[in-house]
Amino acid sequence: MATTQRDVFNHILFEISTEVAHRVGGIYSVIKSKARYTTAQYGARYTLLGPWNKASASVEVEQLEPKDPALAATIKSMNDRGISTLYGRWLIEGAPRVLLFDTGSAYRFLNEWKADLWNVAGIPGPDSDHESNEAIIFGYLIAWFLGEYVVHDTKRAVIAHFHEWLAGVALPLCKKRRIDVTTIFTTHATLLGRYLCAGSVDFYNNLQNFDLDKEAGRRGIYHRYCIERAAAHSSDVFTTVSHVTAYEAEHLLQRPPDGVLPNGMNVTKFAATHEFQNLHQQAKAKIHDFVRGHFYGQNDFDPANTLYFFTAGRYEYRNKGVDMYIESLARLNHKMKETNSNMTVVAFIIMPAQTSSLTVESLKGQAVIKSLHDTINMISNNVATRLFERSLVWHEGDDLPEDKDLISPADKIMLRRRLFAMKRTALPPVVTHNMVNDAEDPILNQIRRCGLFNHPSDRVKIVFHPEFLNSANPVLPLDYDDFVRGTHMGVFASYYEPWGYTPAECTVMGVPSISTNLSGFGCYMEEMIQNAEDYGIYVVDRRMKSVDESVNQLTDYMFDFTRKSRRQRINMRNRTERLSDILDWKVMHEEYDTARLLALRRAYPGAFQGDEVTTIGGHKPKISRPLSEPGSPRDRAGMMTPGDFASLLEGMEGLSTEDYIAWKLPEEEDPEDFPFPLTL
Ligand code: G6P
Ligand code: 1S3
Repeated sequence: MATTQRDVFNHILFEISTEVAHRVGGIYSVIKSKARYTTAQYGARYTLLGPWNKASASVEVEQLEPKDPALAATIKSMNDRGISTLYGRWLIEGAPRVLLFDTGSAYRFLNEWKADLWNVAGIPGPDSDHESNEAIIFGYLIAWFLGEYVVHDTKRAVIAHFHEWLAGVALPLCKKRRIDVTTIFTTHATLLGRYLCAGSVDFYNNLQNFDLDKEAGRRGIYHRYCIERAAAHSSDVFTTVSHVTAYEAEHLLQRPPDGVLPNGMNVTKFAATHEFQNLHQQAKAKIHDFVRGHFYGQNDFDPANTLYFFTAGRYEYRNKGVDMYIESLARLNHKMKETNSNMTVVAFIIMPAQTSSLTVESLKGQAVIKSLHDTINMISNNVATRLFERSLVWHEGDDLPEDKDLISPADKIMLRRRLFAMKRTALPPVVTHNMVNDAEDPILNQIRRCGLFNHPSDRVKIVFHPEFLNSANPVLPLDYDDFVRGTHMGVFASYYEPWGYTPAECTVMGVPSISTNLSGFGCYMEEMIQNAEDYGIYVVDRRMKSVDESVNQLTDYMFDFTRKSRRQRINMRNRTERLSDILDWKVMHEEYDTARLLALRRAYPGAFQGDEVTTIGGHKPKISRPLSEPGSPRDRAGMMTPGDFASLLEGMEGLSTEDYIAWKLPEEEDPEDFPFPLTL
């Protein structure tokens, strides 16, 4: 709770994360894609704070002199005490200001700060955990910064919005030191949730029953868990990215979140739908090229009747549902064979694992097909030249040149050599790289267990590409976005997925996807869209069904998709792409506004009495409903916005577990009943 009255209208916003100007995972995507909106709203009053990662900052950040006197004074004071910082513009859309702290310049304080953390918050800091040491140093630097900043700027309210436990150490410190800021903590997962799900526990049915300290201790993450839990409890407003994770956080962190801030995206809309359809066709042609090389010698399936499915993400075998994906592909293979399907599915798995190099076989496949292609080009040039020359000397009454005379014996030998080079005795490989741990790799073992070995009779072929994609790759030379565009469907059968950007990315590119109702994205889309399947949003039930039933449901979704005509697939892509609006930050950003407003109201309740404050953050707070129409709104009075189900608005003073478990649509409420007026 803040102690003085500050100007909430012109408040300052700091957003704190370890992924500022440094790509690690999903949080980087969140803050980077959101920056355009937050900067438009706040301008110079918005600064992102993060650790200074020199390699990435050198290409992502342009150094600037701070203009805000309070900021300049605070930075100077910290620099004078030996803390190195980089202040500048992050060179992304919106070009937000960033202040990065060199944690290395503060290690001399580590032991002192660890002792302090133990004394003020009872959080231990074992020496062996470098990541936690970094989190502690970073947390103390942020608390130091905020503490000084509010001394230099005594007029304006300050919101400090923290993402994830790694940035959370400052939260208990702000609380303990009574720093005059209001705080928001957004967790993008819970540590314990991720660890427990990756094991073999029945996580969702036992959420209430875990002995939290013991489970964290058994996994060697007790100190990290303490940081996360302290952050959740010390923040003025606690949020997470989905209702699934809100439910999880309520039990594992023992504080029900105040609301949910779903992740948005920067959506690029094309003027006409054929533009993105054409992109699909172009990108698909590149995937065809790869497939021709990978399956050389056994290219007995027709590209026109081939569908590309994929799953992608960090290598979390069970959490990302790769186990279920492969099992369902095996059942799909069986069904397609049984029904004599004329379709072939090539199912990709794009997940980085430890590898030593691309396999010789993968490289050879591409080389063999390239040579064949080059030779055929050469032969066709020769044929064209000969045909032209013979045509020049043609006279009336002569026969037309015979085909057989056009290909010379030398051309035939060359072609024969290329065709012989395509002979292979082994089956096309399931993996493109040499794996460091081939025999124990869970994905490979599941493929072996299910017997998906790319046999010519198989209607489902597998390609495991254990490296993120990039256009410089000699085997599959495509950037991830282009690859996604070229596929027909993304399959993300996650068991643990707080939000899940991968299916959201598919949606905005007009690619149908399958997710689950254990993923934030899946639940969100199910809530927002009626008949989601018609829009290419398939959601597998992994909550109320047995594993076997869920696998069958996933198989059926994929099988039904293989039976669609090209026309139906094109229509479905058009409908999928229309949903992008509901994932756009333009809409999602509303929830961030609401969270900030709630944080200000909690810290400065006095500022919200009477009419003196009319706007927050430089514009009228857009807390109105309805905002905009999603692709297919549920049939209800009024239209939906992200906040329409169990959000900050309705749960200001504490959400009940039921909000998350049932996530029913709330009854339409009388605006008068909102915890605060829609227009201040
Ligand atoms: C896009 C292109 C069409 C093409 C189609 C193939 O819609 O604009 O020209 O026929 O993709 O769709 P498919 O689902 O078979 O890849
Ligand atoms: C987390 O990243 P992850 O893949 O470890 O945060 C992402 C951004 O909020 C979220 O999309 C994802 O589900 C979480 O799991």
